Amino acid sequence: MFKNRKTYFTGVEPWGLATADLNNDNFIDIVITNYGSSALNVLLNDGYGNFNRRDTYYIGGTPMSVALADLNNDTFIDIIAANWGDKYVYIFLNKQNGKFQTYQRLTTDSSYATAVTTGDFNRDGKIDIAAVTYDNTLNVFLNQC
Ligand SMILES: [Ca+2]
Ligand SMILES: [Ca+2]
Ligand SMILES: [Ca+2]
Repeated sequence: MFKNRKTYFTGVEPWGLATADLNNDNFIDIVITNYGSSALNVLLNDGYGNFNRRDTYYIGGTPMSVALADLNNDTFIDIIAANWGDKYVYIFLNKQNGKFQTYQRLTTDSSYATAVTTGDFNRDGKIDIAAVTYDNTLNVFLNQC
């Protein structure tokens, strides 16, 4: 079913990954969290299933989990990352070209945010965020934007 393996280098100690079309060219791209190098990698698809271009965004700490969703309804997918190294969930907004800028960090009730996901939990058309922590809690953030 699968043929050839292609190998790409990541940052140090990659932990999480997620896929979505980040630059609206209809080709699915990949985002990786790197536990060891405190950074995210964005790998844009060249249109042939190759991921040779890698952008790095420093996040600090030890990012583990990543989710992808359009948080500000501009049709461009944004990045949400949970950071084991501190208590925050980080939001990177898409600059509408597959490049990202730090926008906001959400404070959890724990010192260790471990995993994150998204969904419109109150059906108001704005994507919300849910995160779990190492202290046995689930944190839900309803989108106000
Ligand atoms: Ca793409
Ligand atoms: Ca967006
Ligand atoms: Ca919502």
